[in-house]
Amino acid sequence: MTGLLLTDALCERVRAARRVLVLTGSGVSAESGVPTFRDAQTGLWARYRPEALATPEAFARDPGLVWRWYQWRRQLVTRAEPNSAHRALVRWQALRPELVVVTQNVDGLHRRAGTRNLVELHGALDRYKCSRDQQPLDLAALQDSHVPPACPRCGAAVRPDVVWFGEILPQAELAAAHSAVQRCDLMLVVGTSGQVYPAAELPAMALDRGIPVVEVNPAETPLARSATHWLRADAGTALPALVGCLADPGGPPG
Ligand code: BV8
Repeated sequence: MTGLLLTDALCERVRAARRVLVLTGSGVSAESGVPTFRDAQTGLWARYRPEALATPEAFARDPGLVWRWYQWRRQLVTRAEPNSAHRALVRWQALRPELVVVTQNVDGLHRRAGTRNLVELHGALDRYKCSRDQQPLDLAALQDSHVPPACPRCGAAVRPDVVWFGEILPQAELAAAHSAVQRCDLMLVVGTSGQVYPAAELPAMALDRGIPVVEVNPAETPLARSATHWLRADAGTALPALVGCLADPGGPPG
């Protein structure tokens, strides 16, 4: 466990916590083989910046290009499996039923791992909606071969049900995330560069309440200097070790 220092104090904090809040970013899915949001894109997509494609402007300008990008990402995710980090959070939740996972990810891997109390702040690659009335659509039910398909109700382009840059977050999910910050007695921030708002404001809100914040990230982020603990490790290593504190009343796992 290179760079992973689970102190007695941290293990004790984990054992004592009853209302844990876990904020995850694309780093939690890295060990499932899903490239993080800022990993260099590969192949056909190498010349595009994700932030430039994940916008209403890009979709309006070239709906077919944006649609194909999302279909490429969706097939990447379909081939991926939840990893030990996703599974550790499911185990943690079985031992602490009030644990809430707020994810910025749209890959659906927390859902596929069986996570309950899950808040998907930025939507999901496997959900679709009408680009005009924003109402949900079942892609499998669409008989339209256009790229992107047309909404069967109004003919507008179908789009992925994700939050693009410049779009407001779903209010119910944002309210659930804020409520979780106000209730939590321990916060983990796992696998996020903390560059995207308003999600990036959540750890500071917990610190402002005097709640311990544990960052899990192999690389330094702006949060590392203000976090209570920084576990410089991969999520797939650190999260099972943290859950090990719950099983082993004697102290940190060997
Ligand atoms: C909005 C869905 C109101 C689409 C995404 C202040 C307040 C409010 C808004 C703003 C603000 N300042 C700027 C804004 C605008 C903007 C924003 O934040 N821009 C940034 C770039 C500065 N925010 C918005 O537009 C939001 N909307 O606020 O509405 C509004 C409206 C109009 C005008 C103003 C305000 C909407 C944001 C949502 C965008 N949609 N996703 C899609 O995916 O296609 S965001 C997308 O990027 C992801 O969902 C994710 O949230 C984010 C990527 O971040 P990370 O997950 O952190 O990924 P990243 O690659 O950066 O980092 C990975 C990390 O993992 C790294 O640190 C790495 O070290 C680590 N790692 C790697 N391997 C591992 C690991 N960690 C652990 N284990 C490993 N093995």
